Amino acid sequence: LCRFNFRGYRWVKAMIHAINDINKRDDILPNITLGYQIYDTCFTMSKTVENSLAFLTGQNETTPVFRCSTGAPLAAVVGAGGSTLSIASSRILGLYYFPQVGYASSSSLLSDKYQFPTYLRTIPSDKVQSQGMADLIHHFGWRWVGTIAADDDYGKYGVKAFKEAVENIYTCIAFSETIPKIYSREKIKSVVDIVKGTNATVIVVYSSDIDFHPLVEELIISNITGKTWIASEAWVTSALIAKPEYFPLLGGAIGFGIRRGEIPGLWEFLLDVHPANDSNDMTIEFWQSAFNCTWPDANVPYNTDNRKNVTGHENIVDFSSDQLCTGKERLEDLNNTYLDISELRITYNVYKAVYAVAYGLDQLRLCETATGPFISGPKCATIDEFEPWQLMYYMKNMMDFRVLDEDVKINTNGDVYTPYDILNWQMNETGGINFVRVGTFNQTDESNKEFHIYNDSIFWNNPERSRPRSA
Ligand code: TCR
Repeated sequence: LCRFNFRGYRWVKAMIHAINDINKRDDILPNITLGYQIYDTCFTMSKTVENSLAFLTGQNETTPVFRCSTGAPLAAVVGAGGSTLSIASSRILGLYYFPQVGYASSSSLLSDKYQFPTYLRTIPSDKVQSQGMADLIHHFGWRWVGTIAADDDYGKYGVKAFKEAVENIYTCIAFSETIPKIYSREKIKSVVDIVKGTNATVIVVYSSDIDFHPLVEELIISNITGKTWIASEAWVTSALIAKPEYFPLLGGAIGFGIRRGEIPGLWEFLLDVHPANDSNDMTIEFWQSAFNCTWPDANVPYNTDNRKNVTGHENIVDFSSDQLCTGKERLEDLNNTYLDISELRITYNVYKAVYAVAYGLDQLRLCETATGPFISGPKCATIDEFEPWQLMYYMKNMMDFRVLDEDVKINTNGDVYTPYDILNWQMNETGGINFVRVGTFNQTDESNKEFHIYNDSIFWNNPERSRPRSA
């Protein structure tokens, strides 16, 4: 079931916050106001493709207009979330040479500029993370590891890169399983049986939290313990997975987290949300889901699960409640990931992605006719009249900019190198889970990498409390 995604909504707010911050500055894009349109991919392929087309065409037309309804040019797409969805939209956007900046899609496939000429990102390719995982395995001398991948471009290519990275060290793959995209208890149980039967104590899981969750539930039912789980970045700090009741299974997990950032003013901006001030679908849906009530003026069935099931039938589940919202519900009482700003990793990438677009536009604005790059006419594009490929020219060539205290460099493959924290799941005094930083992995280009681990601070989830062997 697909309920309102509070973490995703935090990303949306971070995007708007970045736009507001940029609009307030007078050193980038002075006198120019950036706007935005937000589309919900609902974590599905069909919605993603549909929305990409709707965005480009301005809803009803069949040919792209590259203009907002105000006549201002559309600049770029920020997103989608998952790799499979970014790939789908990128194939369409790429046709028109339309810039796209991702913040979470990390599949190595997206580095291929023949296939995805206009895709850039603020998250490193999983090639980097997979290398880090291989270094970790090597460091602890584990001989046999199992792998589990989500059945998408993230899981499959992540595991593929991992296998390539361990190929030349003394490590073998004990098993390689995938988690189905469409829920199938049978398939999940067969993965559980394999985990039960294996001698490997170390298991790498490349998956989003949403896809991994049903398998976790099933592993808990089977009382599996004594494994060391190697977490990919998508689930390592996920509130859906990092729950105390899963600690017997997943405690001691070691995973890779994207560098964290602080975003000034974000907290206040997150609290500044109310359907009475901001009566768009998404705010209303947020409010209804957060407080389990129905907003009085809502004239669309909110809180629905729009995902199509296997047979293609619309799978609508109405979550709206009989209780009306009063508007006096208190955000402070909310206990969900929306207001959790303790681990701003992807959220920080979202902020950076918006900045990438702004800096690209700023470069375009600063073009001087005498030295401009374009052949015909005045050699420059103008900020209120440019073609997608003209902005793309700047986004491909000059992506080196500062965001808050960080220097962001996007290379010609559209990729960045940012350091990872190696995180270990430990239980705190109150029974919650802490993500303790036990190491770092920093790859700065294709050939330079640094791996550090602080062995003593790792919690191992086995009776001996010591580094397991995986013979
Ligand atoms: N790359 C995943 C999606 C993803 C994600 C996340 C989703 C990543 N990290 C955190 C939710 C939360 C990393 C992909 O599909 O490429």
